[in-house]
Amino acid sequence: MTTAKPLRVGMVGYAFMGAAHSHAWRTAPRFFDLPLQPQLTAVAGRNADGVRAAAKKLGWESVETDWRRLIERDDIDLIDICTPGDTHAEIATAALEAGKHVLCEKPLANSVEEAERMTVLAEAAAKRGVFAMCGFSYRRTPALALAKRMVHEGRLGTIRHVRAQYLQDWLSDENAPMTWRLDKSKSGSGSLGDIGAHSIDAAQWITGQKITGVSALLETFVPERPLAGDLVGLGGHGDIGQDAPLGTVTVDDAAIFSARFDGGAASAGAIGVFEATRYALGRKNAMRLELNGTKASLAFDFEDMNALSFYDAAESPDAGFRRIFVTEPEHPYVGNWWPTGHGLGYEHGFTHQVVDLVTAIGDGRQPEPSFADALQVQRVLAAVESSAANSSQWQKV
Ligand code: SOE
Repeated sequence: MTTAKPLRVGMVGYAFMGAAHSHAWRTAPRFFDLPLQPQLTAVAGRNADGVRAAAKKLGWESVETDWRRLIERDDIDLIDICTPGDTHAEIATAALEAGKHVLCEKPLANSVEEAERMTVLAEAAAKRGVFAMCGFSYRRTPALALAKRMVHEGRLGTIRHVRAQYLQDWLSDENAPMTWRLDKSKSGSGSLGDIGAHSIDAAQWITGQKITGVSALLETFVPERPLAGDLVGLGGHGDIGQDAPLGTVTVDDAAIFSARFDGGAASAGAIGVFEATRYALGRKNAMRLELNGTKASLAFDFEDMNALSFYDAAESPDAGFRRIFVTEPEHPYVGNWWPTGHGLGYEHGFTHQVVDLVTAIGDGRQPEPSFADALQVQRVLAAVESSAANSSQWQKV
């Protein structure tokens, strides 16, 4: 039985991300040695019956119907924000001011202004030993963490191209109902911030380079959708009558943009092409990244998430891309799980996120990605929207 000091968590929200985070808080201490012992102390949600059912299903000790009670409780050390983006700033601000650590789902906020305020508060709190992290969980997919290691070791040489796509298809059916993800006042943006943000953060983190400018195009294919009472899943169909009233979609359905990177520690900056859409019929969660360097290339597709394709120009030209099966003990995170070849899943990225967050807090150092890292993503999102609103004109970040 661990003697580690408890880290008592209060989570706000209990839908898809709430379920993924709950799994991570429960599982992390069972597969990794942590300096603090996470406890699922309380979950908050507005609907009393719903949050009680969620607490029972997801393993939370108590419930609140107002997130502010989590802030007031002195038996909670960390607030985990798993709600739509329009609530992130208010909850994170209250938590940091109350001296509670914060894990905030991505994107950090619904505007650069909110993200800037949150970053200032987080940097001040860090000086008091109170830390905040933003949940760009794909950094903790072993294959992408390995890609970061390979770029850092110089295996690719100077990066010339970044090619990032995040392809889903849950809105391909024009009768799929409205959801908060399609309401700008709740989500901040559509596919751009919901899934494009992951590509932006992963590309910057893995290359070590920041995006300095973009030229963009946004599209909304289906401007109105049926309002449904009970949604099932992301874009699932609740009980929608044929004459269901229509709601207005106020966000992008798809985003494409070109980008210039700053080169980081390298000499020349890479150039990039990004795409995020929910209409790539047949693509379910294809978060893809390809980097072309002067010495080698690598390619990743989340739909084959335990593998990394690697082409090394130093090998015989006809060697082609080879498949690195990222399940060896020396690969990031993998050694704590199963023997080689058994593979991991989507949920493991969230567990690794908890491992790195709890370890950083235990060590008294800033976890990554910080709110400042997430603010840089927010700035790119805003530049994309600004460029798209101005005839795709080049927009500095
Ligand atoms: C929906 O597009 C979504 O759930 C995103 O919101 C998540 O961040 C991503 O991990 C999976 O797809």
